[in-house]
Amino acid sequence: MTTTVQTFQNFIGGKWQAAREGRTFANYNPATGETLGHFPLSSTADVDAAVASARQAFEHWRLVPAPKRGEILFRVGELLSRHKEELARIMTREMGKVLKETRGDVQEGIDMAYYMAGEGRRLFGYTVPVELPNKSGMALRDPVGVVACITPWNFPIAIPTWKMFPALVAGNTIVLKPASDTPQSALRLVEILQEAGLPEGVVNLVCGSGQEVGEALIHHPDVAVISFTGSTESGRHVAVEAAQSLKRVSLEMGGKNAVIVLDDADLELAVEGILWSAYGTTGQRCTACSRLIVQRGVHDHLLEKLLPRIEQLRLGDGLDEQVDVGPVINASQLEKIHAYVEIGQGEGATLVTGGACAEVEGLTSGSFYRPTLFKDVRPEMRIAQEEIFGPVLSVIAVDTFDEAIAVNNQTPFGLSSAIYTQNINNAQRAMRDLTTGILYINSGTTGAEIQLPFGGTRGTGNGHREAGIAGLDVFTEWKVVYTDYSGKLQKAQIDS
Ligand code: UN1
Repeated sequence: MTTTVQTFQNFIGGKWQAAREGRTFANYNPATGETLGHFPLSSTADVDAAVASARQAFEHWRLVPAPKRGEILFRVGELLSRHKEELARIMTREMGKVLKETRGDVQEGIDMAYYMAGEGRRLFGYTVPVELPNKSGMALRDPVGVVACITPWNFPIAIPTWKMFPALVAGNTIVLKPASDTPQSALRLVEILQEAGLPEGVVNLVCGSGQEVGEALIHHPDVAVISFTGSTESGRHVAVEAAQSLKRVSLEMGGKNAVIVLDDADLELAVEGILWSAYGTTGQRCTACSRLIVQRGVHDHLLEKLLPRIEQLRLGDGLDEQVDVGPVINASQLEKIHAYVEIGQGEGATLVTGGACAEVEGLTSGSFYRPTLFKDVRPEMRIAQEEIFGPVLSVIAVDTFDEAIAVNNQTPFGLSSAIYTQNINNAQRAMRDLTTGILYINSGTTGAEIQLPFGGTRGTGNGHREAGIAGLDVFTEWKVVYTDYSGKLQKAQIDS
């Protein structure tokens, strides 16, 4: 029996269409090696067409009342809920993470749809008293224009929705460039947006490489905002290039997130949080826990509890509900993970478990990596400073809480941190002194909710936040309106 592999298309101006130069690329299931489809390998010409379509649609979409835009997003939420299982399965097949996590990924999209649907009836600006009599002042949110969303493979539905839904409710139009490892999830999401009643041209999708499609978006004069999630290296490049044209750029990049376990912690609870945050999604989250900072009083005891649990994690195809940890996204990522393990050994860290590929019967050889734990890690080692983006956890022993705070804060990143303590004073101090954008008290480093700002300090981003009300700032321009109804010339700041 031969099964035909489907060919997918870009979505531009309300029409599905092949890349203008006719080129395609194949995408594969990282667990099984199965070919999942052929996707357009687009060029600048496709980007030009998509941006032109978004630019044209902007003139109409910005005038649609925001509550109506919100209603469409509400329908998107309903459709995503109806298709949750289907989307989760598409995502597990192309990305590898286990079904319970891909369902969670879709759920974040559903949550964001409903949340931003509500924003259609808020989009709060504000009024304040002004200095002069018979005069008013208010600040309003205007849409910015065409937004380019450049999204990664690790959250193939959630991250595009975090960018697109706030942008859409605010009246912007979109060109989405999904990661080449997970185009099908994005295609299905765009189909659902159309089904919900989004007008032609408001959302466009262009598949292809970062070098071609990403680059064309960054340089296009009609792209007003670039919202990028991905590696620090690529994000820095986006910022530098886009600076030429003074585009607004929102960057969401890496993390080197730590769980701190103090002597007074509930260790059972800590073990659960560490396992979930370090090895869930095969460690391929920007919020993943990759450092464990442990006070010496509980160091050995914690590792005794943690080690067997790590070794019991079941690797396999994410479609199997019994599996805990899916494959690594692709061969180059796996090579990078293993290279870091070798670096860690070279630096003198002790490899406690893992550190090698795992073979899973019947599945692609060389696509699984054993959950890995290093101890005797010093804070300045590369494995404790650089983002690995894989199932590798480095344990750093500290004497005091002060030392734990210093170690936590001394990396190039600042996304998420977590502390396990049963002492209210320590928790309170952690709130003040840990310098990440997100902090969890008595829970792991992952699991941010969409109604609160998401993002980090230092090299994690460039000062913007996604999600929550703060997420709207990236996609809106403040416009201030003064109305003088005195009927005469009144001069602010001038003594009469
Ligand atoms: C990411 O890894 O890029 O907080 C996003 C979390 C998820 C989102 C992670 N809600 O772990």
